Parts: sequence; structure tokens; C-alpha cells
Amino acid sequence: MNFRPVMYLFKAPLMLLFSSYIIVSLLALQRAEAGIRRYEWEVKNEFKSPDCYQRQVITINGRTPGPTILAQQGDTIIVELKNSLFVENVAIHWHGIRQIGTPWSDGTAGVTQCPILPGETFTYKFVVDKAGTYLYHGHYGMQRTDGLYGSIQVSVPDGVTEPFAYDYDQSIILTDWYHKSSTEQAIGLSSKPFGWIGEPQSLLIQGRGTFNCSTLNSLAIVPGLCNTSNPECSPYVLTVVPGKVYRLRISSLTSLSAFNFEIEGHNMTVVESDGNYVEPFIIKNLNIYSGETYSVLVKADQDSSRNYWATSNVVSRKPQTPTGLAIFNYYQNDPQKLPPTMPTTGPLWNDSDYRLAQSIAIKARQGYIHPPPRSSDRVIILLNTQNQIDGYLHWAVNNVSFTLPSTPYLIALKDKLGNVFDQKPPPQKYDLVNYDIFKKQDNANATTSNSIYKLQFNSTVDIILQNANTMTPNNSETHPWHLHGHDFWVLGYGKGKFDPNNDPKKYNLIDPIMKNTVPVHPYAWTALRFRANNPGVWAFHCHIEAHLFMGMGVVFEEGVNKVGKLPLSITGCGKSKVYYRP
Ligand SMILES: *[C@@H]1O[C@H](CO)[C@@H](O)[C@H](O)[C@H]1NC(C)=O
Ligand SMILES: *[C@@H]1O[C@H](CO)[C@@H](O)[C@H](O)[C@H]1NC(C)=O
Ligand SMILES: *[C@@H]1O[C@H](CO)[C@@H](O)[C@H](O)[C@H]1NC(C)=O
Ligand SMILES: *[C@@H]1O[C@H](CO)[C@@H](O)[C@H](O)[C@H]1NC(C)=O
Ligand SMILES: *[C@@H]1O[C@H](CO)[C@@H](O)[C@H](O)[C@H]1NC(C)=O
Ligand SMILES: *[C@@H]1O[C@H](CO)[C@@H](O)[C@H](O)[C@H]1NC(C)=O
Ligand SMILES: *[C@@H]1O[C@H](CO)[C@@H](O)[C@H](O)[C@H]1NC(C)=O
Ligand SMILES: *[C@@H]1O[C@H](CO)[C@@H](O)[C@H](O)[C@H]1NC(C)=O
Ligand SMILES: [Cu+2]
Repeated sequence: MNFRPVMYLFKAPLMLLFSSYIIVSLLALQRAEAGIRRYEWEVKNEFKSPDCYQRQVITINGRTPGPTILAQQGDTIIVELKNSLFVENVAIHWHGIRQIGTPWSDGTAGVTQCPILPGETFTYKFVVDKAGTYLYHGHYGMQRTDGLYGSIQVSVPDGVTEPFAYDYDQSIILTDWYHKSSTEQAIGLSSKPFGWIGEPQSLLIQGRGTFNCSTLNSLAIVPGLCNTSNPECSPYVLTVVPGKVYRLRISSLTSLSAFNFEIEGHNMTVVESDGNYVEPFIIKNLNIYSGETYSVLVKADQDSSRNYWATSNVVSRKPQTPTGLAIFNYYQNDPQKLPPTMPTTGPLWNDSDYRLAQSIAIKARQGYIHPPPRSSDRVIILLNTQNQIDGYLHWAVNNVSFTLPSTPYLIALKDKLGNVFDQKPPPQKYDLVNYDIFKKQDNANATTSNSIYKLQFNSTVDIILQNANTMTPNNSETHPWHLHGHDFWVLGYGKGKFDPNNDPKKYNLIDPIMKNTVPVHPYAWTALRFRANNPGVWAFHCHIEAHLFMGMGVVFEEGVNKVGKLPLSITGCGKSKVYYRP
């Protein structure tokens, strides 16, 4: 194993100035203890066979998924990232971490930093200020697709107990997996005629899947490069002890697919999502979209004389990929022994009512509700469409397909570099009344722009995501939208066209969950609210890697004048200062 995180844990000293406050201060000390967790990561190109088929991947310290970051609320994470890729830049985003006070550490190349060049070392430093389940992944081009991702688990501070009990805690990342590299995929997406990435070749559970090598054309494959006996692709095994309760932190970092996750014969209780406690509810299976995290509690309370399947199945798109398989292993059985049953196949892939109902069921936990502001200062309606620009296929919001400037926004705005991006504000809405979301557009021509939405600092903003028909008749897709720098309140979901007069009256202002990623369902809308109180520049985008690449995103600026002095290390591209990194 090349896993070599260097971890130090320092206890931050607390100055006790007044002796009469000693007792109070000692209590405070317990809660104020904050550690520093330092990691040295090397990002490399390597050959790996996560699904038995060998391809080039991007590893961290030799692994994909990369090392799990285990931290406690309040800790400072320092990651010294060495880019040892041969020819590609890199940047890593800390997904779900709000980066309060450190917007330059968000890791979004082109938005918050210059990309890290091959040979350079860049240091990310930020505080994990809220317990919960988070992720990290590449945010330069489509590198996440090459296996550049991992988990962040943040525990509650000492002396704080969580509102649920469990015996073991385990992170499990679900992904889909392609045999083509991100560069090959990107070439197709930006070609005429368009080359779609297609459905994934396999589904991975915690970085492992099984591709059926026999389906390959024997002439096209070098012997041994697809080998189902390769230990790298043996199924992920979760070994359990009867009677114990497992907190499984299930997250999705798929490139494309929406999943339904199930543990055969075992119910799950949803208790957390995106770092926020959920009012517990019991499910047989979990719908999960790219960029989301969930903690579910599972009790090992079934017949322990056998193993069970844990499965991921594609939903929302017609499945063309075999079920992703892992083994839920009662410890007295051989962990490799396949369960005696057929793997579970999940709900009907096109049952969007089922998925919508589960989305609506997710509420904030009683006792942990952060009530949303009663009203908003501004409403931005974002129509999600598939479009054409000069004959190339794109995605757009409000008819604008997003592109990145060569100078990152945070630097351009904070250092007042002038016109390095389109200054004309993007459209706030579209022809709400006449736009037919159920129909392929008559004129699907759109434009590209790198303009951004400037939000009044500390204002309350509502975002309505409105889904529509794609350029294929009778087709609308699910898009998981992810907001950087914030958690938002999920005020509501609805079918069809959003009604600005009546739908807001039905918003959940009582116990809405806060999340950082949320789906907009086919031919439906999703309403969000957040407070623009985190100085910085933040991406908000569809978490489907190919959709973002094709322009499905926007950028918000808020209070950039309140951002502290930018570290020089984020500069060195476009019109920003030259910086010589180590
Ligand atoms: C793998 O593919 C071959 C050829 O299509 C097929 O005969 C075989 O049943 C498949 N094996 C599995 C485990 O699906
Ligand atoms: C397949 O992998 C197994 C286990 O590593 C190894 O013993 C075997 O030689 C490999 N087969 C080929 C054709 O390389
Ligand atoms: C799962 O939950 C359902 C509904 O609450 C219940 O009917 C069923 O018995 C439970 N199954 C197991 C295996 O606990
Ligand atoms: C869902 O897809 C199946 C085939 O996969 C089809 O038979 C069924 O009619 C579809 N249902 C709906 C509601 O579209
Ligand atoms: C869309 O744009 C293309 C040029 O890229 C043009 O040829 C075509 O006429 C436009 N379509 C419509 C309906 O205006
Ligand atoms: C997008 O632009 C095209 C071409 O200008 C126009 O016909 C269409 O109505 C616009 N669509 C929206 C949603 O604004
Ligand atoms: C932000 O707005 C809230 C609610 O209006 C207010 O309580 C808070 O003081 C404001 N914060 C700042 C920094 O202006
Ligand atoms: C699309 O759906 C409509 C109504 O639901 C139907 O009349 C039409 O034939 C469908 N078109 C295609 C191409 O399937
Ligand atoms: Cu999308």
C-alpha cells in the first residue's frame, strides 16, 4: 500500500487569562479543542483495473478512491497536493465543506484558483466546521471520471452526542465507471457530430466492480488486460456482526447515473444527508444522485448463516449496465461466498414518482431545524435545457451555456482585474408563461457566456430549477445540482411547470432539510433558498460530469470585497499575478 498520509493532531492551547474563569474555561476547552490534520498527497497517472478492465486512472498516493479524511468538527485540514500527472493540470474540490473565510480553498479551477500545473505542489488549508459526510474530487475538466475522488468524514466535537446510536461507521462511495478516459470523453462531447459518453461500462461500489471480460471482442484486447481474477476488482465486502448497527455513509460521485442502492433483506433508516440531520425514515432502498451523501443506519438482524447482496442499480435512464454488486457479509460466513439469491434489481428505472416521493420525504430532524428566512429578496428561475450552438450540442440555463474564463473569478473580482469575463449579467428568467417545458424547442439555438450572477451580500436568494424536454422528443432527464460554499434549504418540489403565484405558498418553511446537492426531476421543478452570506465566488452546477462540461452551470458572487487577502499560490494563470509554486 502506498497510503502515506502524514497526520499530526495538535491540541490548540486555550489561554486561561482569569483564574476565576478556570472552570468555565476548562469546559470551553473541551469543545474548543481543534486539531490540525496534515496530509501529503501525490496525484499520479497509473494503470488500474477497478472493474477488472485495465485503463489509465488518476490516483492519490497510489489509490482510487483516494484516502479517506477522518476529522473532527473544528479541525483544520491541510493537504499538500503534489501534481505528478505527466501533462495535465489538477485541482481538488472539498465537496460540502463551505470554506467559510477560505473561499480560495474551494478547489474549483477557473472559479476559485488557477489549476495546479504538473510538477507543482499546492497546499489546501480549510476548517471542517460541521460534522457530517462529505466528499472530495477533481474539479478540473472531467478528471473526477478518471477516479480522482474520496470521502471526508467529520465527527461531532468531544462531549456532543449524535441523535442516533450505532456501533460501526463506514463510508461507501458509489460511482459509475467508463473504459474511456476523461480526455476521450471530452473529445466526443465537443465534436461534430457529437460523441456521447454513453451508459457506463460498470458500476463501482467503493471503487470495485466486475466487468464481464467475455463480452469484449477478443481481437481488440491484449491478453490479461481484462482479468476477472484480478484482486483489484474483487467485490467490496462489508463484514457485519449480528445484532450490531452500522452507520453507512453512502455517497454518489457518478459521472452520469442516478442510482438506487439497496441491501438485500435489510431496511435502512435515513439519518443524515449532506452534513445535516434528517428526521429518520425507513426505506427499503435509497435513491441517490451524483454529489449527494446520506447516512443510513442498518441493523444486522437477518439470518446470519448467509451473505446478502448490496446493490446499486441505474434509475432515471434506461439501464444498460449490469447491477453494481458488493457483499454484505455476516462474519461467520466466507466473505467471498456469493449470496444464494439473485441480486436485487431496484425499482422501475422510469418510476419518477417513486423518486420524487423519496425526495419530498427528506426533512430536517426535529431539534436540529434551522428555520429558513420567511421570504426572499430575490428569485432566480433557472430553466434547464439542451441546446445547440454552431451545431455543437450543449446544455444551458436560461439559454446561456456556461464557459470558464482563463482568469479565475475570485482573483479577477478581488484583485479588480477588469474585463476578464463577460460583464453583462446572465438572464434572471425566461419566458415563463409561454415556454412549453413538455416539448422539444422549436429553436434550440443558445449562446455561450462566462458571465456571473452578482448577489447582494447577506441577501436571501431563491433558486427555482425548472426542468424541461431535451432535444429528444418526450425526454427529460434528472439533474443533480450542487452549490459550492453553502447549504441551501430545500423548500419544495413540484411536477410540471413552476407557478410563481401559487407554488411558493406551498413551500415548506417549517422543517425543510438543508443540503448542498439536490435533484431536479424530469419535467419538474425544485425550489431552494439560501443566504448569500459567505464572501466568495461559488459555482452552482449540474453534478453530471458531462453536463457541466457541456455548460450546465452558473456562478454566484457575493461579498467579494469582504474576502481576506488572497494567497498568492492560487494565482499564476490568465491575467492574474505570476506565482512560482514549489
Ligand atoms: C459474460 O458474457 C458472456 C458473453 O456474452 C456470456 O456468455 C456470459 O454469460 C456472461 N457472464 C456473466 C457472469 O454475465
Ligand atoms: C489473472 O489474474 C490472476 C490473479 O492475479 C493471475 O493469476 C492470472 O495469471 C491472470 N491472468 C492473465 C491472463 O494474466
Ligand atoms: C422493512 O420496513 C417495512 C416497512 O416499515 C416493514 O414492513 C418490513 O417488515 C421491514 N423489513 C425488515 C427486514 O425489517
Ligand atoms: C417504464 O419502462 C418500461 C420498460 O423498461 C415500460 O414497459 C414502461 O411502460 C415504462 N413506464 C412508464 C411509466 O413510462
Ligand atoms: C441555429 O443556428 C444555426 C447556425 O449555428 C443556423 O444555421 C440555424 O438556422 C439556427 N436555427 C434557427 C431555428 O434559427
Ligand atoms: C433561446 O434562444 C433562441 C434563439 O434566440 C430563442 O428562439 C428561444 O426562444 C430562446 N429560449 C429561451 C428559453 O429563452
Ligand atoms: C445578515 O442578515 C441577518 C438577517 O437579516 C442579520 O441578522 C445579520 O446580522 C446579517 N449579517 C450581516 C453580516 O450583515
Ligand atoms: C410523445 O408523447 C406524446 C403524448 O404523450 C405522443 O402523442 C407522441 O407520439 C410522443 N412522441 C414520440 C416521438 O414518442
Ligand atoms: Cu445535468
